[in-house]
Amino acid sequence: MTDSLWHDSATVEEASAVTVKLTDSILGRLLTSPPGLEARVYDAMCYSALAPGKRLRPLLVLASARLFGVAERSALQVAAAIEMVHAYSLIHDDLPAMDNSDLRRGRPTCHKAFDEATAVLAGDGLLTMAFEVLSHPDTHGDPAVRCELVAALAAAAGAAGMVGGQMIDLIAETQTLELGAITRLQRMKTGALIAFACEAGAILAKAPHDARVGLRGYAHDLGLAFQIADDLLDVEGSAEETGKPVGADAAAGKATFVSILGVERARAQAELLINQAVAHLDLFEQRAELLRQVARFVIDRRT
Ligand code: GRG
Repeated sequence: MTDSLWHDSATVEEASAVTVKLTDSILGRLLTSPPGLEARVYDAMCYSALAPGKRLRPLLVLASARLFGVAERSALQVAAAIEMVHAYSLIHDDLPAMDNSDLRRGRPTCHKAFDEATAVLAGDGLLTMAFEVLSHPDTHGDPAVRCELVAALAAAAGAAGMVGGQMIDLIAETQTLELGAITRLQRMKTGALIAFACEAGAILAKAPHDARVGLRGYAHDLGLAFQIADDLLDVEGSAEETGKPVGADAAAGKATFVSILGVERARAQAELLINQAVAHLDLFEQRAELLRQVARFVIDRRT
């Protein structure tokens, strides 16, 4: 990767600010509206994908790509693709048929700002465009690498990953799940996409097996710690901080890590997972410092 992204000793705050700027710039370019009547769906896609968010998944893609010196342009294509899938999942999750939420990223949700049918289409448009972006030659010169990225993102986002996790989450509204089942649901719902973000750099670089195993281990623990932090924010955070309604899980009577373990044990579990995540990065030595910082950021965050 070129030096233009961030310097070697950049803090997570600096790298995150650069990530937001570059990801939003490529998303804005990829989502440019055509002149026809279909411009409305592009407007809705832009509205949600460019709304202020942490861009955590793009940051993980860029940081993992940098470990291997992957070209900036390739990494940014993947960063844009994963943020499109993430934005689609938030749009559909907020629909009346799912969480029925009015607020996301501090703004009215997509179906409130547009309408339900447009929100469904905006999600569909973002999901499908993500794969168009991954399969574009700008993403990588080698078609086998592009194909591996497409297969990995499809597996992470689909019924064996995020969609399957969301299905179990809906079932959890009417059925009490125990800790093991909740762990599996969260690994699928949020962990799978986070794992793809962490592995993307290794795929782009055709990295050796041990590097992939290290990143996979890091992602596995990071994803779960991220979800516990999200559950803690749902209990302890405010709508001003998170940009979305809080207390939703408790109101729906849904079992979460926090409802089962309690606040203190849940926080201790998240700390343990972050320490484990960081230990998986040892083989990368100093080069993984940013990923280590991201791990801390994930559980210290207030948004
Ligand atoms: C509808 C197929 C489908 C899936 C939805 C990810 C998801 C599955 C729903 C989102 C609901 C939710 C609040 C999950 C908790 C973890 C999570 C994904 C939080 C939002 O991600 P952040 O914190 O958001 O990275 P920003 O806005 O910063 O990008």
